[in-house]
Amino acid sequence: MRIQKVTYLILISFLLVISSCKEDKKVVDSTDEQLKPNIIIIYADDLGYGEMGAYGATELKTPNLDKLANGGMRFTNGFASSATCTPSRYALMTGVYPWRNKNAKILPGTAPLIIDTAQPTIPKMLKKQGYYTGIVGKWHLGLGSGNVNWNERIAPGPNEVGFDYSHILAATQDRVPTVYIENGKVVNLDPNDPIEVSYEKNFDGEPTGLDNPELLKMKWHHGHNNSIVNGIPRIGFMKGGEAAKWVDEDMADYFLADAQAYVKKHKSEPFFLYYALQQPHVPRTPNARFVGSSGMGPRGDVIVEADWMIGEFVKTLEAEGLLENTLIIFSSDNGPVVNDGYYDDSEEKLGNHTPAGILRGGKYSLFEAGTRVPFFTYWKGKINPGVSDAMVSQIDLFTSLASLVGSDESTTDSQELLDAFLGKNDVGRSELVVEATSRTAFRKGDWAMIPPYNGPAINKYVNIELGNDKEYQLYNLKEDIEQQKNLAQSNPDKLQEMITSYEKIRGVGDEKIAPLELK
Ligand code: NG6
Ligand code: CA
Repeated sequence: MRIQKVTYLILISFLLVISSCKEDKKVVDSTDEQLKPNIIIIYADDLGYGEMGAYGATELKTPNLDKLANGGMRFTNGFASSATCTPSRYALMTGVYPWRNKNAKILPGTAPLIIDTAQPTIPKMLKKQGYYTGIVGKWHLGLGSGNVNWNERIAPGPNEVGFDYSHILAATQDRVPTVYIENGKVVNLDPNDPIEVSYEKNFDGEPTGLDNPELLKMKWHHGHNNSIVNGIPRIGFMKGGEAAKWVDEDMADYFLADAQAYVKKHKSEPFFLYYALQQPHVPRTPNARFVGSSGMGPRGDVIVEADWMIGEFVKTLEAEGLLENTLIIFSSDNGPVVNDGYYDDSEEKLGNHTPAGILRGGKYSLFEAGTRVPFFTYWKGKINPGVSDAMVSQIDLFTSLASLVGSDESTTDSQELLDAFLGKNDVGRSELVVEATSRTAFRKGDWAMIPPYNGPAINKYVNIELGNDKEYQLYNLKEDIEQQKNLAQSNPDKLQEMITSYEKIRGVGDEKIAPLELK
């Protein structure tokens, strides 16, 4: 009897220990969840600093973006790494300045992958921390290793640099091949109608924008006069793949549906999603539901469309109960351009809308509007709503996200600014090199310095001031955010200080650029 009682007591205490372990486990699990929130980067293509209500736009309505921006931490001094797409995306993914990689330039659709498969990337780093990783949308970092056969599995690509799942468009909406690629395979490819792509010459008998204007529903303004797909002339030549070609007007819905399916499928594990929108890059092709929605022509309409897509996407996160455990980061790959090569009424119907806000320049420019872009973080219940003037760059996300998820990975160029991104302080970086079409400029504190460059002051086709001048330019952005007063002559000490700091990072002359450093 006595022995039985003792056994009984031992059994009870054993059970208690087990259940308290379970309790402990539970606590650990929930802490883990906090350490490893889902992470979503939503990345617009060519969206300017002045393009959202939250950033002062009055003519264009972006209620869904504004709700997130105003409910999270909105950065006034947030930067893309470059004033064009490929270099910015390269830096975002790798945390390495794009000017360290000579291939990080606007790529044709046939370019090989420019990220070394041995190179650390955000998705690789997150994978090591137990994340499922995916990309939906625009890639534009090259595919394959030269001479891609589009009719076989295309590799290396996103799946070889850290993404478990990829569903992409290869380059840009205006470049061939105009097909979706899922995990390296062209979607809906008919093997009897193989795809051929060339950026050198047309395929016999195929119509082009140059020779067949009668087939066009959108006319080209400059460039964009090669193969015609869906009545729109593109950059590059393509043959075959008829069944696989995308319908531009359905693209936003197509990627939204995939992004929604992705989060639903992976909601029970920590996931990372890079949702790379194609708007408002050319050709601007709003779905019929959005035609006329902005009163500003297709350019405004696709911004309204993108805003709606983001609203729907956030509704899905909410319905799945994911908002409290998901960090959303929103930004754009470069500044705005109005006419980027098609007659699409964007200039005629712009009205009082100012895509760059008060900033000077735009896409392709070393002036502020080239790289200073909308940038905000949102995490329901974790990030207190606010506005931050901290200088942050997309290049800093690599190390900052590593820090968030408990990884000690970092790169030389990517700074750990997690507290700034989470709104816990407003300490950003003190210096930043920005890039625009293979030229670079420098930001330090309130000052911007642009070294002398030959080349036109204005790109007449797109009507944007590029920042080229034979003399050094120096601006005090605190007093002159519009960059109207060049202080290089009147403040030689400041200029020298800027040049010295800049050259320390950038090197002197092209041959001295610090090479890519892998850790
Ligand atoms: C330019 C294209 C422009 C756009 C850009 C890339 C011409 C004349 N212009 O070369 O339309 O496609 O490349 O944009 O072809 S980005 O946002 O992907 O960098
Ligand atoms: Ca872009």
